[in-house]
Formats: sequence, structure tokens, C-alpha cells
Amino acid sequence: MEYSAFEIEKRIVSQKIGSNIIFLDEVDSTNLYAKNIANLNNPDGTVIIAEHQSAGRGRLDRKFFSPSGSGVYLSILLYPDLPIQSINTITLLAALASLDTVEELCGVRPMVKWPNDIYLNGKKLCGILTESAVDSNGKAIYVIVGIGVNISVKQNALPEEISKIATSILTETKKEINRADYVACLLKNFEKYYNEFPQNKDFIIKKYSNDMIFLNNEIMVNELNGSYKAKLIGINEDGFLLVKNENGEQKTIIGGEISIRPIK
Ligand code: BT5
Repeated sequence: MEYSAFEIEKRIVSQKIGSNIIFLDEVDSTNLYAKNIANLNNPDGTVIIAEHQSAGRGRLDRKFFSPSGSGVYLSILLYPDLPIQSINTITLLAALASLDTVEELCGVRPMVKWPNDIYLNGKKLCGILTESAVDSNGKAIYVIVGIGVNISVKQNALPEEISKIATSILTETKKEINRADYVACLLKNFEKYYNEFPQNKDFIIKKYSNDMIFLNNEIMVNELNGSYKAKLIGINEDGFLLVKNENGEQKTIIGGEISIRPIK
């Protein structure tokens, strides 16, 4: 199935998100590419899509494996009029758009592992990396939302350490999804939430809470200065994680420096 700017553009129904598509056969990272072209006459909602990334990125300089022919790797470039504390919610918005897209195309709704990973049947299907620049008043100059999805990558084509934790739409649902259909549906769903943003922030927080994996479960919180057991109780109005530690104290976890996993 051909995957090209032409195939994607003819399916796009969103107005702003994807009004300008940049399709690249190969790039280091679509997020880095987006950063380099931000504010150079590239309109709000420009989408950079790559067939393959040689240095796809996750948080904290981790790698996102992005092989040719079997995944969707894209970045949405936005210039929102937003204060810094709302930028974080755009990751949650992108997660909801991703859940809606898989549900619409495959009939199953994955779950989200706070803040940015999409899981299906206990394995990672998709990752989101939101990066931004802010001015001296704490307002966003640009926001880049990077989304990587394993559409049809085979387990044995993944590096060993990733194949243990990752999966694809094909592996889990046996559905062969056309990647151009996936992109068009994802951009449509992203726009649906983004058009109302940030007025719909409370709605996004509430909806996201219902889709969280490990909610009300015992988890391990791994922070830079140590790990502790806690119960995952949800997210607050800014999208930060709320847990209760073993002493019954509520804690708010802000950063990408933690990882969570359920206690066996
Ligand atoms: C993420 O980070 O999962 C964010 C990934 C964002 C990727 C998109 S692709 C388009 C855009 N351009 C970029 O350069 N990036 C964005 P994090 O939560 O830190 O997870 C990283 C971890 O996920 C790695 O350390 C691996 O364990 C695992 N991983 C790597 N490749 C994977 C894959 N293809 N599928 C599932 N898990 C993967």
C-alpha cells in the first residue's frame, strides 16, 4: 500500500491540522525537523511525516525504534496561545486522539500509561513526545507533538529489548491498517480536541482519567532519587500524576523522570 503525501492528502478531512504536509522518506527525527522549521512560514498545524527515522526520539534522550514500511512517525507543529502550564495537557490530548483512532479503525480501545504511552493488551503500541519553546513571559512560542505508532511491525523485526515490551496493531488485532488512513484519522481526532483547547481542558483531563492503565492499582514510582510503592489515584487539573504512598500521603508527580509499573 502506497504511503505518500498524495495518499495522505487525499484522505485528510481536518481543516487546520495537516493543512500543510511535509513527507520525508528518511529523517533523523520528525520532531527535530519540526523544530528546525518552526516559525519559518510554516503554518500552524503543519505535519511532518517520515517513512523512516534514523534517530527517532523518546523522552530523556531515549530512542524510538522507527523502521521503514511498518509504522507512522509524525510531528504536529503548533503555535498555540498558551501559558506554560497548559502545554503538558497537549500530550494528554494527543493520547486521547490516538486512543480514538485505534478504536475507530480497529474496534478496540487501548489504554494510556501516564503520561505519554499507549498500551494495548499490556504492551506499548505508541509513544508521544511533546516538545516546546516558551518566551520570557512563559508563553508558548511553538509546541511540537511527536507521535510514533507501530502499525504492522513484526515482533521479530524489533530489537530484543523492545520486542519484550512493544507490540503493533497488526500483532494485536490482526488488522492490516493502511497508514495513510491512520494518519488522516489521527489528524481528524487531534483537531476535534484541539479546536476546543484549552477551554476543554477539564473535559480532556476527565476523559483521559477514564482511559488510564493501573488506575487504583499499586504501582512503583521510580524517581531520580529513589523508588517507592504507591497507589495510582489519577491526575490533577493540570494533568500531573496523583499517587498515595504507603503512609497515606498524597503526592503529585510532575516530570518525565518517573516510570510506573504495577507491582507483581
Ligand atoms: C516515547 O518516549 O515513547 C515517545 C516516542 C515518540 C516518537 C515519535 S515518532 C515521531 C516523533 N519524532 C521523534 O523523534 N519522536 C516522535 P518514552 O516514553 O521515553 O519511551 C521510549 C522507550 O520506548 C524506549 O526506551 C524503548 O523502551 C521503547 N520503544 C522504543 N521504540 C519503540 C517502539 N517502536 N515501540 C514501542 N516501544 C518502543
